Amino acid sequence: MKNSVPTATFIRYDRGNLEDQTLIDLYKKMLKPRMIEEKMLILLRQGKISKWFSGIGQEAISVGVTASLLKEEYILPMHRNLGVFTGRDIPLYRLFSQWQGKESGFTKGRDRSFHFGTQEFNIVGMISHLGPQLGVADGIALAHKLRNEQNVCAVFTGEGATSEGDFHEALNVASVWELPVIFCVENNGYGLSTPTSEQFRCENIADKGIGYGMESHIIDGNNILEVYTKVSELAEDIRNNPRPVLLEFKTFRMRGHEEASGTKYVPQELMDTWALKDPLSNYRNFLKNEGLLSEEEDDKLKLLIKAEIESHLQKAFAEEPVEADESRELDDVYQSFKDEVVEAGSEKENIRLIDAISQGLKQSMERYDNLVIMGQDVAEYGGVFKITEGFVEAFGRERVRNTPICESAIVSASMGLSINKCKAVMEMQFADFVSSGFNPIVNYLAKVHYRWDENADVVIRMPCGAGVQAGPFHSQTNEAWFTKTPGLKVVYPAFPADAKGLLISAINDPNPVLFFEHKALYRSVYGDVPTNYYTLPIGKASLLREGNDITIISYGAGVHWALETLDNNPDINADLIDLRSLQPLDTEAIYRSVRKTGKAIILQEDTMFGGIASDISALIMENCFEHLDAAVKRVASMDTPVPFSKALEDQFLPKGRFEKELKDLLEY
Ligand SMILES: Cc1ncc(C[n+]2csc(CCOP(=O)(O)OP(=O)(O)O)c2C)c(N)n1
Repeated sequence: MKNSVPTATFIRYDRGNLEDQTLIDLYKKMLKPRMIEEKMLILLRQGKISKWFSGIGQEAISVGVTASLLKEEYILPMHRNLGVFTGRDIPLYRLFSQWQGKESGFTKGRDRSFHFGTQEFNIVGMISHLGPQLGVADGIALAHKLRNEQNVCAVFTGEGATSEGDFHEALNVASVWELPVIFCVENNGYGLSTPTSEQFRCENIADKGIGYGMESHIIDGNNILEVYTKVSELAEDIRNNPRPVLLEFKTFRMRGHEEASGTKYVPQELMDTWALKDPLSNYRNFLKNEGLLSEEEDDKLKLLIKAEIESHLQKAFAEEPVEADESRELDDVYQSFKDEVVEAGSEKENIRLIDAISQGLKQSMERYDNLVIMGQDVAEYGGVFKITEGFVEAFGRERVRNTPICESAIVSASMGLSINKCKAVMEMQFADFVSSGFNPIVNYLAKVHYRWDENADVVIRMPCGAGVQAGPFHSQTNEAWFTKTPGLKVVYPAFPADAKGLLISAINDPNPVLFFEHKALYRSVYGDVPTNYYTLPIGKASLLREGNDITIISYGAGVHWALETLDNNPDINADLIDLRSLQPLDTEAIYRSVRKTGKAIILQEDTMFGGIASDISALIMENCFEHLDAAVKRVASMDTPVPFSKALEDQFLPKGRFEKELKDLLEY
């Protein structure tokens, strides 16, 4: 051995019972991401890659955690966890292509850096918003637990993101549901420029475990043997005794938040102290002192890794940039899906909208044993509208789950269930509360298929609407928040038979569906509903009345207001279109009718500005202009919050204005 002089180590290593080969392997696993990063820093300076979040100095955590888990167990890394990706042996050219936005990456050039997942390697990457990742881990772990699989799931976060509500929500849910999740917090001292003292006031993040009733540990994140030994032991234990564990890895961020932002705000003493504790050089010295690694062997390893990096880089560089193809982009927003058509049977019963929804849900639960319902008070209590009454008796508490009050974590957990081969229906207690789960819906569920081809097989049920004197926070119809977000489907039935068939189809559909159910219609609207399990196509409107003079377009409660108006005015000859789905929108049904009648009026319960009526109006102008005899008319609620008192609410809603607007347009 060239170097027989003991070399200083500033970390105390305890190899316990670990075999020599394991010790060497852990070194190789840390060396590789370090060398890749060093190369990336050069490429960054040469302008060959766009942005880099360095994990230099934190490798022991990614590497140690990944080495402790089974290949089939999911890991959810963040932006400094290159060691997770290399630890799962992803061919390097695929990572390089990903970072260059090329086809052999994981997102067809659509998302950058570590923002991707891959089922092939059981890795679920982050979205920029950091926190939702934690709730997704809950869902993945829940799926394992429901199938009685002895698997854990590990999820990473920085200490900065522990200030997000998502952290609290996800840990709380995991604890209440005893989910096998290892929450790995990398406390590296800074979140961008913000030191921990400005992020939280407890001494250790691990102390927060007490508040969640959760076991927690502090681990030296720079000591690969401590990380590996501790996490391996815990993972094995959790597989047999499912529960969440919070781990705080103490470490330090040795470079800027990302390369361009520098480290000026970090005191030099801190940098110097932590530089001495570098996880790689200390471990190398330890191995050398133990006689397990010679200088020659080390050099050889480095040469091998260097050659691997270079050859894979050549391959990635040689790859052509992705070509822009409009139809491919549009096609990938949704998972293409042809619903199996199940015809409605002839046996029918006259039931309320609410009963029809309950039936559709129940028959779907019978059909899919991997379907899970989650929501506040949905179990024994049956939900505030009693739609899931009796479900616990029929399907058990595992599949009909009461949730804590944490919409964001439950939306994220729904996403995790979908990633791990389940289907999820989440009940928002009131559609208004979706704002507390907005982020994962519009940023995770909506974008996941486009980004990395993953399904979000999730239906979110949205009891919505006014006319019930429930004030600003229990009356909104907020479909427009979602119709403008590519990747979501939005369904809004007005009749019991439509609601049942469409809900069944929404559950069949692997894409995320927001399913709006008008509260005022729940118990007031009856209809003949086929008793069997049947589907109805999402994206198809229904023509309720036919006439040649004008086209009325509406959905939800508006359909019933329009029907009432037509019943009161039998001389009006109108096509009445019930859209039923808002996204996708049945534009053909609209154009066909407007080209026939030459006049169109759109009635929506939503407030006027920015509602879907505006888009429908624009579409008609653009596609039917030459057939129009008058400007398209929108009739909508006032642009105010929804008021409580009856007189105010009546004034707010468009119902009272519709008849006059309709007649004015007819007379134009
Ligand atoms: C919701 C949200 N707010 C702010 C940001 C901007 N941002 C990205 S990373 C980051 C710091 C994260 O710090 P920490 O969680 O400690 O992880 P670290 O970068 O230190 O590894 C910030 C503020 C973001 N991506 N998402």
